Amino acid sequence: MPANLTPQYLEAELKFKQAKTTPEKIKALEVMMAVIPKHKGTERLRGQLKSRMAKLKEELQKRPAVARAEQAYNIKKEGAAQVVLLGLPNSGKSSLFSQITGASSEVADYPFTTQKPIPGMMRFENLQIQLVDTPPIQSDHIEPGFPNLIRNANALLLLVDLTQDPVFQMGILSKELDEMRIKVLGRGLIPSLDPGWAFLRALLVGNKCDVRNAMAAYQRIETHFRGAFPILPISAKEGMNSDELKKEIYQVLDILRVYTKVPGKEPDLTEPVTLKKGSTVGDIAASVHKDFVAKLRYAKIWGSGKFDGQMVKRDYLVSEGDVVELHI
Ligand SMILES: Nc1nc2c(ncn2[C@@H]2O[C@H](COP(=O)(O)OP(=O)(O)OP(=O)(O)O)[C@@H](O)[C@H]2O)c(=O)[nH]1
Ligand SMILES: [Mg+2]
Repeated sequence: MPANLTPQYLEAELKFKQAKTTPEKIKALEVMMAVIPKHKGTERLRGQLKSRMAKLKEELQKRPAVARAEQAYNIKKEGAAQVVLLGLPNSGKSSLFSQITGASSEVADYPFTTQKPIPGMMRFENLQIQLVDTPPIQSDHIEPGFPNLIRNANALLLLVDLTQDPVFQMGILSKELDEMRIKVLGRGLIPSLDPGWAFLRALLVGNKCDVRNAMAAYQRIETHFRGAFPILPISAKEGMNSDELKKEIYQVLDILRVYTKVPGKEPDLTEPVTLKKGSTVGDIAASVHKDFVAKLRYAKIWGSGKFDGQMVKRDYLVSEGDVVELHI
C-alpha cells in the first residue's frame, strides 16, 4: 500500500536529516511522528520512527554519565606544578602516590583498583608539587577526559613494573599516548609536531626494584630509553630512591625558583616564585602583578655569577635561587 506522505511530513523529515545534535533530532522526529498519516501503508515506517526515537532518547540518557566521567578527570592545578602518573594496571601508581604525597589512594594486588584520578601534594624542599594518581592505561580503551588531563599536566611520570616486561609496558604506553596525539620525551629538543598534537616532558620510573631480578629488567629499559628519558629505579613499597625521585620530578618540570625582596628587607626564602627556565626579570614582575611590568625600571639581583645587588634590566635571564628586588 502506498504511504502517501504529506508535504508536512517530508519537511519534518528534511529537518531531521539536517539536525546535528540529539535534541534537535528528537524534536524533528517528534514532528514526523505527529504528522505522519496513520494508515496501514505507513505502519512499518511508524514502527521504524518509534524505534529510532527510543534509540535517540537512550543516547540522551547516557550523556550525563559521560559528562560526569569527564568531570572526574578535571583536576584543578595546585602548587607549583601538576605531574600526572601513568602506568599499566598494578604497576604501583597508587602505592607510589600514597608514599610520596601522604594522600590516600587504594592499593590492591588486583588490577584496575584506581577508577578515577586522585590529586595529592608532594613536598620538595620549599615547594609543593601536585601529583595525580590515575586509573591504569589499557590497550584500546581511553576514558573520556583522560587525554585532557594528560595534555594539561606540566609533566608526566611513566611508571613501569620491573617484575613484568617493562619494554612491553612502555610500548603500550606510547601507543596509547600516540592514540591521544600526545608526544612525550624526557630530554632534548622539543620535536616539531603536526597540528593537534601536544608535547609533554616525562620521567621514566621502574617500580618494585625490591623484588629479585628487577634490576635485570631495569637494565633493559635503560638500554632502550636512556637517550629519550631520565630513568630511575624505585621501590614504592620500601621507599627506595624517593628523595632522588622528587629531585628528578623537579628537574623534568624545567622550572626554577627565585625569591623576591623589598628594599631594606631580607628575602623570604620559604616563598619561592616558580618560573619556566629561560625567564627574565620582566617575567618575575609579571608574576607579581600585571601593572608591575610596565612600571618596572630596573632590578637588583643577588645570586651566583653576579655582584651582590647588581643592577639589571627587565630582559635579564634569571637563574635558580636568585634573589630579586624589583624597582618601579
Ligand atoms: N614488591 C613490591 N610490590 C609493590 C610495589 N609497589 C606496589 N606493589 C604492589 O603491586 C600491587 C599493585 O599496586 P597498586 O599501587 O595498587 O598499583 P596501581 O598501579 O595503582 O594499580 P591500578 O590502580 O589497578 O592501576 C599491590 O599488591 C602493591 O602492594 C613495590 O615497590 N614493590
Ligand atoms: Mg591504582
